[in-house]
Amino acid sequence: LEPLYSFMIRVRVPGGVATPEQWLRMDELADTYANGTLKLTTRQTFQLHGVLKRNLPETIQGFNAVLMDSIAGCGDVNRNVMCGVNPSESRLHAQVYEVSRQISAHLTPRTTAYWELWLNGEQHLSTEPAQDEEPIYGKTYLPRKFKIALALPPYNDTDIFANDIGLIGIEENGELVGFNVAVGGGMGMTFGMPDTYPRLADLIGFVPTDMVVDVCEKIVTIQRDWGNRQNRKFSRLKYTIDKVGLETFRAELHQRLGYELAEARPYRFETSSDAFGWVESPDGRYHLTLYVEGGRVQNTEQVQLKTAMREVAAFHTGEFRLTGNQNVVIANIAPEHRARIEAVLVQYGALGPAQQRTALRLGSLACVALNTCSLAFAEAERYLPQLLDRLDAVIRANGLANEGILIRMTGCPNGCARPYLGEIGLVGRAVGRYNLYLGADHGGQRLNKLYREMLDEDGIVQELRPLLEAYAQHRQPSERFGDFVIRQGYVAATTHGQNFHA
Ligand code: SRM
Ligand code: SF4
Repeated sequence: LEPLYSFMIRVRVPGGVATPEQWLRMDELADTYANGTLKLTTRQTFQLHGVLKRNLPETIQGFNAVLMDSIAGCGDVNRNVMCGVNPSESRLHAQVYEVSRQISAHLTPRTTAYWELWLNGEQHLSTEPAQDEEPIYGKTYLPRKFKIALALPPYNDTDIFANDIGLIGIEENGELVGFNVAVGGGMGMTFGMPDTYPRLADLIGFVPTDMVVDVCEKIVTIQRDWGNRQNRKFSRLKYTIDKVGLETFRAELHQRLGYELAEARPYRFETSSDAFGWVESPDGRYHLTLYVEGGRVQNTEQVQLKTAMREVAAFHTGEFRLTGNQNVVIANIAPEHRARIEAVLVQYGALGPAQQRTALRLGSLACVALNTCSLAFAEAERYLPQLLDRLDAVIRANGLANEGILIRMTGCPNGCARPYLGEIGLVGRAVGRYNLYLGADHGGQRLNKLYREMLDEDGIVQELRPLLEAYAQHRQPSERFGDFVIRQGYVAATTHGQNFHA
């Protein structure tokens, strides 16, 4: 007798955009074959947890029927390409999203095996034709996972600097003209191995929109050829770049491209959080960004979010944008649907006065961790809300309820909720014990630094309370918490991944 194996399936959603039909199908599959919940991830994909081995084919065929697949959800290839949700500018979002789709299509493995294994060889049309040869990855694929994200300032809601390639959309006179290119970001590290470290991507230049796919391809090929294939701990692009030096890397890129990148253009990121609530875009359509605790779409006693979203998806004519912060934007709402959508969400407790949350909670991120992640040392998704109840009390007592402070928790140092970009980062060391990191920039442009180790819940609250009180009393106008703790000398600024542990 075989044990009753169960699986997590990650469904690729390029740019995080899903149609109502796709949402409805994922909702149905979650109930039929998974644990009855839908997980929205920090890379804008759907995850289903608890799918029994015998139900894998039906589940995969189920989302295939609405043109979704799980190719490159995992593996040593380019993963889900992220795209900022930008609720306020529909037209520009459409342009950036189109680029993210092109990059995704170009770098998705061509493997025929996926289709043969799960779908009797029948491929759906939204992917590039499968073939026996991998034109970019070759026979050995990449040394390690590879990640690309796009964002449109002032929102860095995809945390582009945490990616192997980060692309910053540059707009001139209302048009997307191209992208600044950053390379070598990544979050993962291993406790006790200081030569592993989180690192932010370095800016290397600007590329016009029509050449960006080519630039991504050439960067991928350098990593394919130069990346470390001996030790997976050091095989991400960030280590390849630090080994050879940024200038050598850039020169190789220029040579493979046959042209040089232009100088990076000015841009300004203000936040890596989502912009919650209703927004009307210039085309008269509405967009609603909804907070999803831990990215878990489910029904609880207080909030029946899963039912509410299903009812909305049944008549909504726009799309759903999964955000890089595990939230969802009900996007491109027809004016005549706005009141109806609001009524459904209020009816199920997903919107309204009872949902008033502190900005700390709205900006929080937690990875899955226990009980489904086998790499977790500690809780994250299931525990952060409880910790936030205690921190919220401190926040409210100090008049900070509307101050956006990024708090991020993971169950291990791999960094799935990008904790080293949290103004408050909590990384699990053991059950109930966390390392506390402070001092990241609110716009995702500076890593944090270790402040205290192995704290339990009381320890976390005791450490943060005086800092939050001091912040309330002594901050300068518009000063962010991450900047404040550095100015006050609680931690030194991390200027590069290589001095993260210093
Ligand atoms: Fe992650 C591995 C969950 C985003 C860095 N990640 C895992 C696995 C698959 C555990 C495993 O290998 O057995 C986790 C599955 C848990 C579960 O039960 O579902 C897992 N990662 C997640 C998700 C679901 C977290 C979430 O709560 O949203 C995110 C899914 C992303 C997606 O949709 O594709 C997720 N993981 C990230 C991110 C954030 C990002 O990409 O912006 C990172 C940091 C960025 C980076 O890659 O550097 C991240 N995950 C890792 C790593 C460390 C990689 C490294 O370079 O060291 C691992 C472990 C590994 O690869 O060896 C890992
Ligand atoms: Fe699992 Fe660690 Fe990723 Fe959390 S950070 S999901 S515990 S691998």
